[in-house]
Amino acid sequence: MTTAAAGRNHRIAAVVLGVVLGGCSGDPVSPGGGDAGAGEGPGPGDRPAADPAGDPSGPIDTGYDPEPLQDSPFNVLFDNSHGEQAGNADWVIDDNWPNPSPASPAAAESWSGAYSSWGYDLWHSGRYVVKTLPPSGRITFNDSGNALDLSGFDLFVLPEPNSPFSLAEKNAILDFVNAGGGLFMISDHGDSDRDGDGWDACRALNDLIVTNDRVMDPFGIQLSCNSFTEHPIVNIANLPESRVIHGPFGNVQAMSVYAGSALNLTPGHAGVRGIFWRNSYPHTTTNVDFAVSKYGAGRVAVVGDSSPADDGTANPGNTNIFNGWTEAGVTNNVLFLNTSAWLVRDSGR
Ligand SMILES: [Ca+2]
Ligand SMILES: [Ca+2]
Ligand SMILES: [Ca+2]
Ligand SMILES: [Ca+2]
Repeated sequence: MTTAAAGRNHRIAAVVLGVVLGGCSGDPVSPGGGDAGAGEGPGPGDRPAADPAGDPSGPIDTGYDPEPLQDSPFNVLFDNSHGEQAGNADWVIDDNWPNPSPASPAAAESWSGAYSSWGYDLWHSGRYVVKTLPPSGRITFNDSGNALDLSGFDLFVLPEPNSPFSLAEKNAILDFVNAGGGLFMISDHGDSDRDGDGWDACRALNDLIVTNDRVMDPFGIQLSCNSFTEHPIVNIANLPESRVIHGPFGNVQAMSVYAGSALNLTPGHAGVRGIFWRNSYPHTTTNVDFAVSKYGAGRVAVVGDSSPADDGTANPGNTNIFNGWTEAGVTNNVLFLNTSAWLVRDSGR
């Protein structure tokens, strides 16, 4: 079985499981495998109210986001030093690094990667400089010998890292966030080791969170490493002040997950906020799809699936990809862009 076929089977199996659990919309995967395809899910008019728990009063945070915003430019580093292109993954913004090429793309497809739309949309806003940490790159903080040291960046994105982080790397990442950096951690479903080294993103990210020299569970978010598919997911937090939900790139209404992991939130952690939960689940610490948190002076976002940011066009050899970025009926692109902006406190200027 090819790796791509294995990935497809994961996806279909997850859909079946979701139906059994009753937490899935139940619409079938189309024969073409276009499980992120336009027109497959219910239209916007079919959505239930944003808060199916029927609790319009809360939880409302009025003091969470209003910290001083910052004007651009913002420097963003996408990691490709931990197998982000392993197997049928292609979670890069371009095939050139550290700087994407061409330097002034005409469209998202001018860059080559399944995350090129994310990189392009940030760049196109005029407020972001986007780079890639090459496969040979080093993750450091305050190492003047590293041209791509995290001290030169406002946001570090980990797009489904498929190999473990060294202790030095884990400490560097946490020190970067503690000092004010933004960290976007993207996992995939459990048992998604794409290169056979025994590590998938779930395990690698949980290892970063749990086993380091700084603090155990610094963000109050861990991956459950299960697998489910659900779309559209409309069970969103009631946070009218949140610039993740209402940010400079628009309003978030719904997201999708295609074979992704849920998140578990740590009860009592002061910094953590759920943004999306699986449909029909209460706004508690489990069955979370998307969450944000704070650690020291920095900010963190965690999502259990790499698929919603997939733009459906990738480097040659990657055919098992689907457009989640601008998928009909959800707002994955706005969610990921607003979150990028929230992580760097983007004023929109
Ligand atoms: Ca290129
Ligand atoms: Ca791996
Ligand atoms: Ca996935
Ligand atoms: Ca692309």
